[in-house]
Order: sequence, then structure tokens, then C-alpha cells
Amino acid sequence: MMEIFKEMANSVIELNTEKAKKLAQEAINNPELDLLEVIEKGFGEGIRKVGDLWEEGEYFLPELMRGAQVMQEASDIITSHLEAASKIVTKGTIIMATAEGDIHTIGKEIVATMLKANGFKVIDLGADVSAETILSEIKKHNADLVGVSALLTTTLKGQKEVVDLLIQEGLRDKVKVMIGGAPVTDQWVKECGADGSAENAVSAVELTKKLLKIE
Ligand code: HCB
Repeated sequence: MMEIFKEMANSVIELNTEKAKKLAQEAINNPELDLLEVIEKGFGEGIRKVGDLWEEGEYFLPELMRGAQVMQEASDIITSHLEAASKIVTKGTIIMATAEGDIHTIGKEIVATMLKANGFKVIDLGADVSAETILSEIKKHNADLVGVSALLTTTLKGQKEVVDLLIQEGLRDKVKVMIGGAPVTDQWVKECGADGSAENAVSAVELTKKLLKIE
């Protein structure tokens, strides 16, 4: 199993879209594989390694972008399969967005897909979304929970802005806030007043169920 994950990670590190897509398709047809693990331990490991190489000066921005595209195309194959297999929605309405000024989408999309696959209705607002827009979508859809992603230390503040706006509008008791992204710490969760953070899509689903009191 580890060998397959390694191959998947390598396809992203080698910036090889065709290989990554082929491996993603094979994963769908392999009943022994947990597709979430495929994303987290396979392709996800690859994009993290690409990030490390970029930080070390081995890769430049075009390679980082290309790596992200390879990861995106492979995970799109997996997530559309997971979405197609998901059940009709009943468990609650969730708004997902990446904070203002931040264009990282991969992790948020994986979380959104896993929530959908677990029976939640998810409205994904995309990336670089202002707290005001997030609030107005929460109201429009009468959402139970909002998930705000931030991958940059400079965009973490967008998560707090959402909490603050919910307080201002008297909606904080009604809407749960889950945050995530590499720079999020327990300390930041407390400081920004969110209900919790999740470090991957599995824990995001667990936390959502816990916060919404769903078995
Ligand atoms: Co980007 N980037 N990047 N980047 N990037 C990071 C995030 C750095 C940490 C890399 C580094 O320096 N080591 C760094 C941020 C440093 C910092 O502020 N602390 C960084 C930087 C600096 C930048 C630019 C500023 C670079 C530049 O232009 N000079 C620029 C940002 C522009 C902007 O946003 N305004 C930039 C651009 C890019 C792209 C476009 C090339 C690409 C993103 C493409 C896309 O998303 N469509 C990219 C990528 C791919 C990364 C790395 C390599 C990987 C991120 C990723 O996709 N991880 C990242 C390095 C790293 O994280 N190790 C690097 C894989 C996913 C699966 O993990 O953590 O995103 P995740 O999500 C998890 C988890 O956090 C949680 O569940 C997800 C699923 O497991 N989760 C949630 C996430 N959101 C949640 C929300 C919830 O409610 C609950 C759980």
C-alpha cells in the first residue's frame, strides 16, 4: 500500500499530470484503497514535498504552481467520484471559503468534498472571499456551520473577521465556526474565537459532526 502512495506522491513531485491522473483513476477502481488516504497520504504528501522543495530553493514558483495543478487534477478525479457516490443531503448546511487575500484552494476543496460525501449540503464560495461575503452567504443559506481556510499567516485574520461579524450580527450562537490551514494553531483558535480547527478532511468531518451534534 505504501508503495502506491509513494508513486502518487512522486507523480506530483515529478510534475507529471498524466501519471497522476492515471494513478487516481486506478485508485477509484481499486476497492482496497481508501480514497481519502489516497488524497492525504498519496497526492497530498507530494504537494507538501513540492512546497518543501520550493522553500529550499530547489523548485521555483512555476514548479510550485505546476505541482498544485497536478495535485488538483488528480484530486478532482477522486473527489468527483466521491461526490457522485454521496447520499442525499440532510445533515446540515455548510459554507466553505478561503479567507480574503488567499488563493489556496486545494485543502478547502478536499474538506468540502468529504463533507458532501458525508451527507452535508456544502456551498463552496471559492478562494479570496471577504468576511462580509461569507456572512451574507451564511444568512442567505441559513447555514449551520462555516469552514474558513487560510494558508497564509497574513490571511488568518480573515477567520477572526468572520467570527467578529457573526457576533456583531447576533448570529454567533446559531452558526458554528471551523477553521483550518497550515498556520492555524490551538492558540489561534482561542484567540479568534472559532469553535475548533481540523488538520485534515477526516478530522473536519468529525469536528463538524461533533459541533452539530450529529451521530
Ligand atoms: Co502557497 N504557500 N503560496 N501556493 N503553498 C504555502 C501555503 C507556504 C506554507 C509555503 C512555504 O513557504 N513553506 C507559504 C505560506 C507561508 C505563510 O504565510 N505561513 C505559501 C506562500 C508564501 C505562497 C505565495 C505567497 C507565494 C508567492 O506568490 N510568492 C502565494 C500566495 C498567493 C495568495 O494566496 N495570495 C502562493 C501560491 C500557491 C500556489 C497558487 C502556487 C499553490 C496553491 C494552488 C491552489 O490551492 N489552487 C500553492 C501551494 C500548493 C502551496 C503548498 C505547497 C501546499 C498547500 C496545499 O495544497 N496543501 C503550501 C505548503 C504547505 O502547506 N506545506 C504553500 C495540501 C492540502 C491538502 O493541505 O493544509 O491546504 P491544506 O488543507 C488541509 C488542512 O489544512 C485542513 O484540511 C485540508 C485537507 O487535508 N483544512 C481545513 C484546510 N482548510 C480547512 C478549513 C476547515 O474549515 C477545516 C479544515
